[in-house]
Amino acid sequence: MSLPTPPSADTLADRARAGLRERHGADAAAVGWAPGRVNLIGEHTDYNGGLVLPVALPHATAAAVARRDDGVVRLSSAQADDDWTGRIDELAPGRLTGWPAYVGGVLWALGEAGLEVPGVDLHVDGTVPLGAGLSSSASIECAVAFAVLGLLDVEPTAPTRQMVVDACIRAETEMAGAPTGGMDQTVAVFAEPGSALLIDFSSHRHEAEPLALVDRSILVTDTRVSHELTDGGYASRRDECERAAAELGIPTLREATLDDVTRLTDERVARRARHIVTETARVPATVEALAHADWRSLGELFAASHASMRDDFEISTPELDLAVETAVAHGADGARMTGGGFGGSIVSVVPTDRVEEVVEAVDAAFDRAGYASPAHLLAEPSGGATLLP
Ligand code: GAF
Repeated sequence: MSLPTPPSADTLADRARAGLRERHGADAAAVGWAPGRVNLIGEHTDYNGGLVLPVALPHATAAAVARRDDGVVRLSSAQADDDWTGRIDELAPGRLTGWPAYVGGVLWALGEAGLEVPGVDLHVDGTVPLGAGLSSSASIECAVAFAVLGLLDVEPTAPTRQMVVDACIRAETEMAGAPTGGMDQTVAVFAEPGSALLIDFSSHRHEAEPLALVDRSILVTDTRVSHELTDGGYASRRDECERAAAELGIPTLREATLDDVTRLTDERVARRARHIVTETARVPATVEALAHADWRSLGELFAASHASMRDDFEISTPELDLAVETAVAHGADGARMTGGGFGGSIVSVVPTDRVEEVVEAVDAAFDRAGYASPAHLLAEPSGGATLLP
């Protein structure tokens, strides 16, 4: 079956250039591009010093930028009607809300990192579904950062890419107020085509894991239950994990064992910690299963991961649970909720010749349950952020 494919990077760049002309009357001096992501496994482990295994999506954001000499900043998005206008020297945490916080936040954070960011006209256009747990925000941030690198003629060397990741994390946590862990920005910048990115948040090292899926597809199903990382649920999980680590006297839950978890006094905090310990262990096991096309083990790992997020971390929803159950019942090797939770998407690994059956079965199950129609996309593993000519 054919699910809609997103436009190529060049087409999206042309859209962003045209938007910049239309909304600001300016010609782009540079265009940055960065992908959304779907996480295969390792959920909420990044801010616990753990392991994650995301894949960059072909769905992405392009940011077109033009320099201004008067210090004025004008921001617009093809996905929003409201433009934002201000000055480069007034960008600071607390000054922006909504989507402009992510864009203006990057201009501010790059300045904090030492770049001389001038006034700009800047327009973003993207195809990453919003509020679907597929990291539209990191895609916007990293596209903006790459556009600014292009504007300032800064080569995206490896250290510069890491500086971009750090600046985009600051934009998201300090400017947009989403206390996230860094997985999304790291994969948006460092992903390699055809691969998942294994990231270790204790050593901050990452490695591309080539995916030889052959007769398998990565299917993403957006339940259309919109999730927000700024609404408190995400922060409270992070808080509980930090409390668990503090009680155990360790820097992060990466150092915890299942024995340690049984010593925690608060039953709910212990369940949160158990999720982190078991989920971190599932990441290398999933890398092995993928490397050996061991779909049975992958299915067991995905099932355990989903159950852990549903029962121990309590971030699933009835829609996510129904999508997972239905996908597996109709031929997926494995399925689990992906991303921050409280809504958003599931990820399934499906024999390619059964994708249509899974899609139709999930649609029918949602219809019977009276839920909104889900949206599906195929995650062809894409590369990381780039500057477009
Ligand atoms: C969101 C956050 F932004 C990530 O840092 C990560 O914690 C993820 O939720 C859950 O794994 O995408």
